[in-house]
Amino acid sequence: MKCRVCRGPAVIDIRRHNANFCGEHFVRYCRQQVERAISDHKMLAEGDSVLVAVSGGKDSLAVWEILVDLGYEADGLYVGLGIGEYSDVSLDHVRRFATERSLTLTEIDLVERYGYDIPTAAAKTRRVPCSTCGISKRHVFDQATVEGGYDCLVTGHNLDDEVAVLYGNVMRWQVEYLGRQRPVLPAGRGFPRKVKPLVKLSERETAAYCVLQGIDYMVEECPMAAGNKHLGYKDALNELERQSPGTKANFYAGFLKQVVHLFEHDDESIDSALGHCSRCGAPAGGEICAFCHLVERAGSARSESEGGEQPVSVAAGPVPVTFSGTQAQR
Ligand code: Q46
Ligand code: ZN
Ligand code: ZN
Repeated sequence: MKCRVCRGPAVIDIRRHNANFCGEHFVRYCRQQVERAISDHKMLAEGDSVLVAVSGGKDSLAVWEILVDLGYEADGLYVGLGIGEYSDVSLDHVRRFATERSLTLTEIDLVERYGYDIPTAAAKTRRVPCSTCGISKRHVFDQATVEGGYDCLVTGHNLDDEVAVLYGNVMRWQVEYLGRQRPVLPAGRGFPRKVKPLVKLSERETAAYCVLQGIDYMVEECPMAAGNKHLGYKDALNELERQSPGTKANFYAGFLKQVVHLFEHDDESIDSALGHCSRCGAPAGGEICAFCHLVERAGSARSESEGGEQPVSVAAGPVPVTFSGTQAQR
């Protein structure tokens, strides 16, 4: 197996491109895929300051490293979810990564700031953990990006993530979600711009990138992911990809090129139907948004279970929520 570029010994094969690469040229390939995603989808402008949501996993650390390497002013944001040892170890990985590279990292801990952790919130609200986690992360990411004055929020969603979500939304014809499944969501209604520069790289590729670059990422998966339907979708899609390399990338690229615009009005009609949260200004079907509702229920749940500690409300948190306009959950 020889490198497509230099004909030296290859370390990885990329079947969908019918190409093999040595370490040096694979790293270059990954960076080029990120640059192409940024330019094809007009994700970032030169000199943009970005906040990268980092979990300690391969994707978020890889995208942070690549953006810094490409010259963007990129700081990191870690949200402490309170998922036992998993959260402790993942924070260690993020801190080490940032310290070794002299990068700026902001840490926001849900227990310290809002008085709840994800396991407690899931139990109290009887939601699946990933649902409470998603509501929490979206809110904290948006808030930190806007209040930090960053031009946009970067997440480490890769090709496999995007295709699994797309597959799930198509299988259930969730048209309201299809309209907003773009690699760039523009700023508006109090939201920051959100971009996904890894959409042209698979998770196998981001893992290999980290190994080659010496990025010490958190290998263990979140223990609360068990039963997450997207894991099942990924298995099914991996089998299709194995039989026919390129299936996933074609499915996603075809959706963006030919289909997504058909659903955008569904996205807008949902947003315009929403009122505003009376506490934080986010769009909400009722008086308060899903996040404030979660804080109210889960924050008090934690203090009850721990013997009467005062719950931390959104308004009383160390960083007040100051979204100016309306916000859809996205
Ligand atoms: S961290 Fe949170 Fe994930 Fe864990 S609880 Fe689910 S959503 S699986 S990316
Ligand atoms: Zn080579
Ligand atoms: Zn709210």
